[in-house]
Amino acid sequence: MKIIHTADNHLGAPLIGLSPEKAKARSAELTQTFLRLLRFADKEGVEAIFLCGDLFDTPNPSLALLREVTDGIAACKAQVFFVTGNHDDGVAFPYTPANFHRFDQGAKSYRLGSVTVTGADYRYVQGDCLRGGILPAETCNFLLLHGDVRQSFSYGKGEIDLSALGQKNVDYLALGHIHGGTEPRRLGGRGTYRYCGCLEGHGFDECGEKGFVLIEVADGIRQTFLPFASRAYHEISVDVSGTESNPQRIEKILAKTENLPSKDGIKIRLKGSVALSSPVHLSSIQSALEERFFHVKTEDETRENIDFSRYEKERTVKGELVRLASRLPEEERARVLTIAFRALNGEELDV
Ligand SMILES: [Mn+2]
Repeated sequence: MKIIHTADNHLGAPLIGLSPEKAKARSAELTQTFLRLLRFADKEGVEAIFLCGDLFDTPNPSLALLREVTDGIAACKAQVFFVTGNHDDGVAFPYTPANFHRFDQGAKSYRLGSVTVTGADYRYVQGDCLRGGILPAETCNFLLLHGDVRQSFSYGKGEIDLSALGQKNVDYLALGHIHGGTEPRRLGGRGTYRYCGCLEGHGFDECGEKGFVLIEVADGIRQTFLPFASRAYHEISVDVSGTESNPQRIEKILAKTENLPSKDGIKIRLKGSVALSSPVHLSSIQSALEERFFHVKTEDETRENIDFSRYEKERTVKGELVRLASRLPEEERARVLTIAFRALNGEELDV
């Protein structure tokens, strides 16, 4: 039996740092990726899909979005199991497709052949979340939850007690909440637990490959992470020491990113030291990169390669600044003086 484990889709989330047109297009794309996952499930003969919380970004998504998602689930052949997360707890679907199953408090389990599926909405995530029960020893048991795992006794809201669940015959604890995802880790004597991560990155705090976990139940459980996002986000540091102009810096960045697809998002951190006579002009670098990539963010972390100590005895504003900054730790002093000297030269600042 094939099963899909996905979570943290955050459909309907506002997208930061994009133009209104691009944000709208990307938002529609995120929904399409989820619907594409449902079609993939049918094509691959997947029998169950686990939605482990934060399917929506809020408990009140637009009716149009709710309809699109619910209709997509209804059209899918797999049985779809849903628990809420901290973002969409309490969400109401416009209707309940025959193949759509919710757990609410987690008092009930569903049986699919030799597999038992159990879960609980976010508001009931606390401790072992099984309300004192234990899963049947003879079936392959999946538990769907959204929250933070704890290795020891834990009764905080949204906290999952792994030491208790290790005694409950859980074979696979399907988790949502950590968008970066994790490798499978051991749970008690017979199980594993895993965060699948989000299906698509929503910005530069969600860099790298995103996708879902494909589970195969035969003799035991096989699990594989499959990348599925329609575009990825990358964060790249580029040392621009030795460059003498912004076109040279742009060239250096483009060379370093030449293998990345233009549909992706890139965040560039400019590093190294540059001459005071050739300041970094971040907005021109930004707009040059925007012609190449879908989403661009640039940060200037360069330093002036000047010897501040030669200003120490000067009776000038720069001299005064160098004397004042001498109390700061060395790394901080270079940063502060770089910004101050650039400001005195009337340059664009990125602080
Ligand atoms: Mn989330």
